[in-house]
Formats: sequence, structure tokens, C-alpha cells
Amino acid sequence: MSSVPDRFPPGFLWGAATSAYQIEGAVAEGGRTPSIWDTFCRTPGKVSGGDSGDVAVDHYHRWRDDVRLMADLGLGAYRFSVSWPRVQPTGRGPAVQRGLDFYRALVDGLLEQGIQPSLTLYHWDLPQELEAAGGWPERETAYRFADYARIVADALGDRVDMWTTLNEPWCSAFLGYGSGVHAPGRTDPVAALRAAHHLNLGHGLAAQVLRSTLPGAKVAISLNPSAIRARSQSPADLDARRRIDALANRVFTGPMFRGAYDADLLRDTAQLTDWSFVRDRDLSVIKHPLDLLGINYYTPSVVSAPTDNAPETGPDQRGSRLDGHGRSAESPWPGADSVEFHRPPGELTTMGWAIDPTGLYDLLMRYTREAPGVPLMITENGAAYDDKPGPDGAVHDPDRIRYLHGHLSAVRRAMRDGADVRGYFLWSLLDNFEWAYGYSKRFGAVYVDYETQARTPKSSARWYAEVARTGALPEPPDLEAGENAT
Ligand code: IFM
Repeated sequence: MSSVPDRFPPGFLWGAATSAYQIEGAVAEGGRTPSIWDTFCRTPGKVSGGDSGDVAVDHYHRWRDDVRLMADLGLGAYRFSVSWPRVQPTGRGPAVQRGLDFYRALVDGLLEQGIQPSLTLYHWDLPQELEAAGGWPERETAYRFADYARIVADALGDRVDMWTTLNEPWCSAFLGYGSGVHAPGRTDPVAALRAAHHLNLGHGLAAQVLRSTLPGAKVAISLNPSAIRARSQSPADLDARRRIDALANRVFTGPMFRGAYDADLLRDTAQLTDWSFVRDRDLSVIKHPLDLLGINYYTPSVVSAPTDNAPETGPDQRGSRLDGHGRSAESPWPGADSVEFHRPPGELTTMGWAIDPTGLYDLLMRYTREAPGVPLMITENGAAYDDKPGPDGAVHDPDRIRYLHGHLSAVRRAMRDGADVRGYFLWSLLDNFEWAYGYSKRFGAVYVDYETQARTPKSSARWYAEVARTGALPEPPDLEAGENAT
């Protein structure tokens, strides 16, 4: 059955996203030194298959081909991150020009093709030396981040208008220092809370630097807010939702939008810390006006108070206590570690994440209310599937098309209901290194043969190119009718 295509407004930005450690490789070239992810990958048992970003998809050497690929797909924008240890190896002191030259050339290549660069300063690759000095739990790291922001702004500010300070600080703080399933792999609940605050502070300081150095730039942060559902409307389950909301969402949006950590968050964590690491002026620095709020969304969470039965979790419910091998890990929820996570209804992607576009709709409407006047951008959305080339060499991924169709429809619905959404970045342009899962999960619209590094656009890439070209949402293929998207 066909219906009238749903159209996005002209000027809506269509892009794809990646991050430095997940695609660049060349970890020891051009003066780059190790980040916490290089170290983590070398720690036995931390990353599935013993994989690492050493080579990744070799984007450092193949970026010209990748830019051509983006141009072929008609993308209007490309979101990438700068590797901090590539441009300021120890996290202190002068910049390495070869590192900056790589990004200058990449950005120039994008601009030549009419693709708007969207630059993220931090997508989890802290220079190892800064972790050795204490990492994000230490205040000093926030100041080092602001210095690094100045280096990148000075080098690329004449070419890049869209700047994001941090990507998903929840993961850096709570998976990096709480559950330990991400680098640097620490399992200290107080360190996780301290890290959350110092990431907030780093964001605020870097936003100030960007604002003063680049008056015309758009300054953003990309959060991965959780769309949290209580398993029932019982007071205990609603309280479980409140607790997780405080730690997943409001620990960032409280200081950013309201200039305060909410009282319930401080109360829930009072046995762990008195939050005396928050200093007088910090909150006004963090409450820096944003030009855009980036939302990364994949799946919702369903929570309850502790039950007698073990929760019915999938291989990995986001935020639960499983690592990249499906083994149990420490809790990433300081002060709320008894909350149980349940498998949400709906089909699962190969991450074990339930597909539910209403979570994206709910988040867009929530931040429309909570951050009035701040335009929204979907800075990540996508799905992992076990994609393989068929006998003809083509890679058909109708499940991903249906996932994208469902989520883009939710974006349109939110826009019709008043959300000011300016664009959408598909995660990810290319199959890549999926952190603790190594190369076992493929999120790309473009298939990468990891032996040869050959790139093959999947059928979802062609479908998405058509969406970007027309601004309309064609119906996804009907699997039951045996239709294949091409
Ligand atoms: O691959 C990651 C990305 O680095 C951050 N957001 C979620 C993606 C999928 O897990």
C-alpha cells in the first residue's frame, strides 16, 4: 500500500556521523599518542575479540574516498570528531600541526563537495596522560579540555560553523568510571559522579572558548538522554524511573538548562558524596546558552523497583549491567543500583536494543518543553544488524531501512507537534569499531570489508540518499512481500 510521502522542510540537514577512534586507525602516526581507548583495548578481556581501533576502517588514509562516498550519497553534512591525542598528544601544551593538518584537509575536502562539517571535540578518546593524572574525576581535566578546544577552534574555526563540545558525556562518566565497560574501565561510583560534573564543567568552559573565539559558530552538546518508562505505575516503579532519570538525564540537563543539580539527585547520592567538588561559579559556567541541542537516540529503557525475579534483560539493555561480552559488570547507576532494567517490548537489533521510535518522539517533545528556544538536532540514530554481502556482492539491509523509516517518521511527528528539529545524522556512515563490542556490530549505512577495507553502500545508504535528495520518506520495503530495497 502506498501513501503520500511525508516531507521534511527545505533546509533540513541530512547527514551521517562517525567518531575518530571508531574509524581513523593510524593510532601511532602523525605524532598521535595513546588515548584511554588504546590502553583499554590492550587490557585483556575488555574488548570483544581483543579488537582495537589500531586500524579501524583506515579512514586516516582513505578519507578522500570516504568524502567522495558521502558526495555520491548526496549528504548535506558530516559529523566527525577530532582525536584529542592526535592534535595535542599529552593533553597539555602545544598542538601538533600534522594532526591539525589532517582535519584541515578533511574539512576542506568536505567543503569542496558542498558537505557541511559538524565537528565534535570529544568522543571519548581522552589522552592517556590525562587519565594518568586522574582523568575526568579531576577538575583539572575540564581546564585541559578548554585549552584543547581553543587549539582546535583556532585551527579550524575559519572552516567549521557547527561545533559540539562533548558526545554522550553519560557514557564517559558512568560507563567509563562506574560500570567500567568503557575506557578507562574504572568502577568507582564516586569517580563517576565527579566525572559527570567535570564533563559538565569542561563543556561549559569549552563553550565559552568557542563563543569568544568564533562569534559566528553554532555551539552544541550531544547528549544520549534516556527515554525511560516505568514498568508499572506503582509508586515504587515510578520512583525507580525518577532515580534513573536523575542519573541518565538531569545530571546533565539540570546544570545546563536550570543552573542546578536537582535536589533528588543530590539526595539519592548523599551516601556516596556531598558534591563538594562543585564550586561556586561552576554552575553558571555550565549554564552556557546552547545554539543547538544534539540528541542521540537508539532505544528506550524500562525500569522497576527491585523484584523477586531476575529481570528479563536482552543481551544488552542500554545502561544495564552487562559488558560487551554479555557478562555482568558493576552498576553504572551510583545510588540507584538496585533499580532493575527490563527488556522493552518490540523487536531487537543485534545490539539487543528494542526498536521503539516513540522514545525519540518523547525525548524531542520533552526537550522542546525543557529547553524552549533551543533548536534540536538528531546527532545520532541508527541500528546494528548482521549485514553480509549477498552472492551478487550487494548488501541488502531492509531491517535498517525500516528502523530509519520508523525513527524519521517519529521526528516528523514531533516537528508537526512543535519540536524545532533542524537535522538528522545517521549513525553511522561506515561500519566501524563498536567500543567494547569490537567489530562484531555493524552500524554502517556503508558496509566495510575489514580484510580489504572495501566500502559497499548498503541498500539503506541508497534509501537514505533518496530521503536526503527529496526530503520525503518513501515506504520501507515490505519484507513479507519479499521486496528488496535497492
Ligand atoms: O557507536 C556508538 C557511538 O560512538 C556513540 N553513540 C552510540 C553508538 C552506538 O552504540
